Amino acid sequence: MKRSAFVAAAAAMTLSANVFAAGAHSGGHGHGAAIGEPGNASEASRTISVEMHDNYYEPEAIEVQPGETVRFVVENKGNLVHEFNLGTPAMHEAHQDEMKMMVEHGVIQGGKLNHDMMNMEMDGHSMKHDDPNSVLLEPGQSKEIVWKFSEKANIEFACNVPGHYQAGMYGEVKFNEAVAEK
Ligand SMILES: [Cu+2]
Repeated sequence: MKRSAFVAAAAAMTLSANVFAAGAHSGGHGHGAAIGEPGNASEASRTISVEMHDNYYEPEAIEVQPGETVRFVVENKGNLVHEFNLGTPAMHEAHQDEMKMMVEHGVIQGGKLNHDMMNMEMDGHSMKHDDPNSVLLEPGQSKEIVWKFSEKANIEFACNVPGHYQAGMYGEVKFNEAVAEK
């Protein structure tokens, strides 16, 4: 239905993604990079609202302080299933393989999630999507993540539904060190 608008948006995002990708993907931290940990809502210094569209985020980037706990309220305003996942580019790349499997097994079907199948194991892989650094939402759904960032790291928020990251559905977490509390 909204196909033409979606294609136009995806094309536009690909353009800006190409410009952005040159800088964002040069580093590539390995495993175990400190992206932080789940935080307590009571310790959150502020709330950041994140809208997910087909296929981009609003805002396109966020700024945090090292050690800051942030409450994210994520809402899917698109027509497709989208993810908000905090991780390094390498983590996102690895997670994209898992999400590809979820699509191949019919767990993710365009604008719908098969919740029954998410509780099953397939080919020895859990189809659950319950990592604390990530939410996976159907259109119209909204969820919260409270996250405590640690030191400066190469972190992006990204959607790893197949094709979405490639279409530009990721943004940079910028660390504002100048005003960091010691
Ligand atoms: Cu997406």
